[in-house]
Amino acid sequence: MTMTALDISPTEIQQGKIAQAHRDRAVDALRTDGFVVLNHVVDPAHLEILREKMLADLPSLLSRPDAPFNFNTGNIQQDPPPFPPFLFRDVLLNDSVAAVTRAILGPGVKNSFYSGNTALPGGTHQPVHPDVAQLWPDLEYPTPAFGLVVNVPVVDMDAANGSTELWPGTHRDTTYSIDQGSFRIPESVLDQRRAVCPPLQPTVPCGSVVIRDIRLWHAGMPNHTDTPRPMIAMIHWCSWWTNNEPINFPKGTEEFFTNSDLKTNARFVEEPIDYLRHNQAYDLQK
Ligand SMILES: O=C(O)CCC(=O)C(=O)O
Repeated sequence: MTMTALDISPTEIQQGKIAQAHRDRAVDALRTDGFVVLNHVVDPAHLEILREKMLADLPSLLSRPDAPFNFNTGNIQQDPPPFPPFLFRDVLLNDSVAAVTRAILGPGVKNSFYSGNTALPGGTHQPVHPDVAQLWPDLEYPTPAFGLVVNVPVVDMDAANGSTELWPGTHRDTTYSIDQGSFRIPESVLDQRRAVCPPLQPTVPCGSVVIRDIRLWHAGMPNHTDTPRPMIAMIHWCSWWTNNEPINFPKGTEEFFTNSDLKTNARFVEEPIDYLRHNQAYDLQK
């Protein structure tokens, strides 16, 4: 299969309106493959600011005795700083991304997550997993999407520095449902799926965004370079999905989140936000 990566034009960005043909292709790719890449939608200058800060934050995050590794010590959960001057509309309220996620999830689509994954040099292959499996067991047909993960790498990302492994079409597989608890896909199942459609690691230039169906099987991958690969992660949900903690932002930033079709499930707090202690380790393999 060929991955769908759409070149969004400067005019579309300036007008804050993605062309309908682009939106339709993105929707089609998300429904068929379970993911799409939108190129040139985030200002590289914003990503440079985020990259510098996230790389500077990393030693402090890693020094936690309970550092929030994901599955193994090669992948760490790293929130970007959730306060000015690090809040950017083209990251948190990106018009092109919001047009695509709204087309799939409907009016009232909302972001309920602002975190990230950093692939550390020399890491290992995570177990392949969906972030959320099908909502019901034994479905005859998969439901439409209910959640979309929006990944914004803050560096160029490819197989060398651990671009996420994606398994096209697996968001439509109905074998696993949330009631089963554990979401690791067994090797025997992966072998069968590989014969139908093998996984890929997309090459994603800095400034691009990867949107994927939250049910898609995927894995964090080894970073073969000597530089960490930070990648911001948000999750857009349909309006009726209420199962999430709000994201903490400082009081005084309320205005930033207005005037967008994308809602943000935000809580505006007075106290300093300890964003580097926010996450816990997940399923650590010793
Ligand atoms: O860092 C990545 O590329 C993906 C990480 C991931 O999928 C996870 O930790 O669940």
